Formats: sequence, structure tokens, C-alpha cells
Amino acid sequence: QADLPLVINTWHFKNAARVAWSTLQKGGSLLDAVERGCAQCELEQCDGSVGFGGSPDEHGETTLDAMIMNGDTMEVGAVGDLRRVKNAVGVARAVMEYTEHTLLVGESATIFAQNMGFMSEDLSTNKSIAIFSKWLQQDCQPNYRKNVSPNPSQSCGPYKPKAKSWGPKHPKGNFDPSSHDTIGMVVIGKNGQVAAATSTNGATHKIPGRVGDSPVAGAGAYADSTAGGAAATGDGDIMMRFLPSFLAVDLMRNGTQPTTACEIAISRIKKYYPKFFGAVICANTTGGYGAACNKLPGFSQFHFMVVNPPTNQSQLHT
Ligand code: SD4
Repeated sequence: QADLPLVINTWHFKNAARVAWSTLQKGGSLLDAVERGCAQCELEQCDGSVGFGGSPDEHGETTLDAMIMNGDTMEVGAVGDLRRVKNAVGVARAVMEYTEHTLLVGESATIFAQNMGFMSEDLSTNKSIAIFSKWLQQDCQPNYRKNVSPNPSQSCGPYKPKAKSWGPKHPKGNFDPSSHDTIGMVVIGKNGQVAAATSTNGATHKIPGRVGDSPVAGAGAYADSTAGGAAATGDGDIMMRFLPSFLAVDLMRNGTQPTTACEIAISRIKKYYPKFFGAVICANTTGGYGAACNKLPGFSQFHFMVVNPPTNQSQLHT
């Protein structure tokens, strides 16, 4: 194929795209490419939203979600709420390659990672501690709770349910798009094979234990070498209800063009959550690619990176 191989990833994470591309050029596998591309963002703490030191939860801890998917075999490895291990996408790959499971979570995922040789270290940084302290001191809004009253003497919780009210549901989500840039990457090989991966530190001030869309197959990403690959970014609590990555891939399977497939995946969500913040990228097995987003008013455009022949250079698209 003239336009293959192809690397596509969410946002302006240029180094991630470059690392994935050079992994392919050096003869690495598609899985190596998506893993190393996402790991690059974990190292760089891309936009503070990937890797250690970002998105502290209600207790101030950074936890990580990641997944990897092999579109040839339909194997998936993923971790959610991973604690004290920086290389979440590496642990996700270890789940795929060394277990029969798909998703490991929380402290148990950390123990698995340690047993597999991953280093255990504090994921806090001065920046994440500052974000957390500011939240405690200033507003301490329970961003991701609804129908609760804070303890009057302690506005940061514990939170108690208010008398049950069945009011309208959470119409827009409480997601703060300014701090959100998960990496989702799809790589298509020379013969149209597909791999995908994601890595994120989730949502700032989330309730401890929260796992987003990024480690969920079909939500955060999906890869199927008979159709294509897709990855999502944005308000995972909303997006994971619609499996947008699976939908985009399945539409491409039926001949839908990539951009249209992404647009349909976004509009499915928009129907119920018109103000949700999110985007989907996707690519088919012949090297066609596209993206679509739904953005909050005032938020700058969604960017994504693409590398493919003939330029072999990462290019920023909006
Ligand atoms: C999450 N989807 O955990 C992730 C966050 C994200 O761009 O994508 N930010 O909800």
C-alpha cells in the first residue's frame, strides 16, 4: 500500500508519533510501536495528562489507566487504577503477553507489575501535590459526585447522599477539558495489520478507584486487522458508555470512510450528552484515516498526529 505504514495518535504528541514510527523503521512490531509511542508520552508526562504526576484524585494520588490491543489476534492487555508504577502501557502489554486475563486493576495490578519486574515508585510530583493542595484550600468541589452533601465541618468529604432525588441526569459531565489529553495511538502495518494502545492518568480529583474509558477495549481503543483501528480521548465516564472506538472500527468494516466513522461515533454520544468533551481518531487497513470531536465552547481545536509515507514526518492535523 502506498500510504502504509501509518501511525496516528491523539493530540499534538509529536515525539510519541516519532518514536512509534522509528520503531517500525527499525523493524519493530506494531505492538512495539504503539507501546513505545505511548511509553514516550508516559516519560514526558505529555500535557500532564499521561504518566506520573498528573490528575491527582480526591486523596491526592495519581493513578494510571492503559491498554494495548493486537488486531491480528484480538488479544488485549490493560490496567486500570494502577498505582505506583510509571510505565502503565508496559504493564498492559505484560498483562496481554503473560496472562490469560484482559484487565487488572488497583493494588493487585501493582503487585502483578512488581512481580513482572516493573519498578514501584511514588507517582506524585511537586506539580501534582500543588494541584491537590490548591483544590483542598480553594474550592474542594467534589467534581465527580452528584446528589451528595459534603460533611459541613469538612467540605472535602466524606460525602453523604442527599435525600434521594431523581432529577435530570448529569447532562454535560463534570469533566475539565483543559487538563485532559490522553494518548491513544493506532498503527497500521505495511500489510494492513492493526495495533492500538492508550495511556492516561485519567480525570483530576476523580473518586479513588475510578477507571476511565482508556483501558476498556472498544471504548479507549480498538484494533481489528480485518477492519481498522480507533482510539478515543475526552470525558471517559461518558464516552465508555458508547464504545466509540469499537463503533468507528465496525463502521469502517462496512465500508464507511474513516472521518465519517469517527463523526458517527461522536454523534451517538452527542445525542445524549450534547456538551460532552471528546474526540475519536481512526484509520482503516488501507491507510485512510480521520478524526472527529465534540468540544466545549471556547476550547481550542482537537489536534492529532499522523506519520505515513511519502514524508515519513509527523504532521499535525486539526
Ligand atoms: C479518561 N479519557 O480517563 C480519559 C481522559 C482523556 O483526554 O482522554 N483525556 O476519562
